[in-house]
Amino acid sequence: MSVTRNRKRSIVTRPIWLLLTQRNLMSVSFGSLLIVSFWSFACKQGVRGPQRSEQTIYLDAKSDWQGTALWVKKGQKVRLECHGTWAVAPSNESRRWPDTGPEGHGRHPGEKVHRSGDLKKELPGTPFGTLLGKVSNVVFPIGDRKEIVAPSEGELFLVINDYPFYRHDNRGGLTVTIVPQ
Ligand SMILES: [Ca+2]
Repeated sequence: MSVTRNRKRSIVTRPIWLLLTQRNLMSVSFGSLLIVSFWSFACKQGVRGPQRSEQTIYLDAKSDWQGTALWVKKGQKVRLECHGTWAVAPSNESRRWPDTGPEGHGRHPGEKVHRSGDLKKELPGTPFGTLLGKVSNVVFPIGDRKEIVAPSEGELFLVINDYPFYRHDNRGGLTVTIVPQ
């Protein structure tokens, strides 16, 4: 009696189990197909992980090079909009280093005092506090420019121009909206 009942149950449940298994296999196959298709599309479009759309980041003045997750091609134009202020020194040195925007401290007393240290800056020949960009290790000044042209292909990085070993005493930061063209 029990064997017969089990056999009946097996006759009923086995097709359902097989159907479910087949549906699972179909789902996995369909999922794999979607992943392969997306990867193929991404490779053709040149998307390599980082995004290509507009975004806004907060760039702390104490930060090292900060990635923007924006992948640019050489010659591509990118619009920037910056808000906020920063400085390459703490507030108790604000007479030498007043708050500034992405244009940097070019006309401030601190720039003259530290003129001899120019070669130690992240980008020598460019004022302290200037907003800098980097793509594939090509470093370039951005300052208060509203639009830049990518000098190379890669992810766009941003940082304040300062002694790389002395960013820890900086203050403030900029909110930067980045719009690829
Ligand atoms: Ca500093």
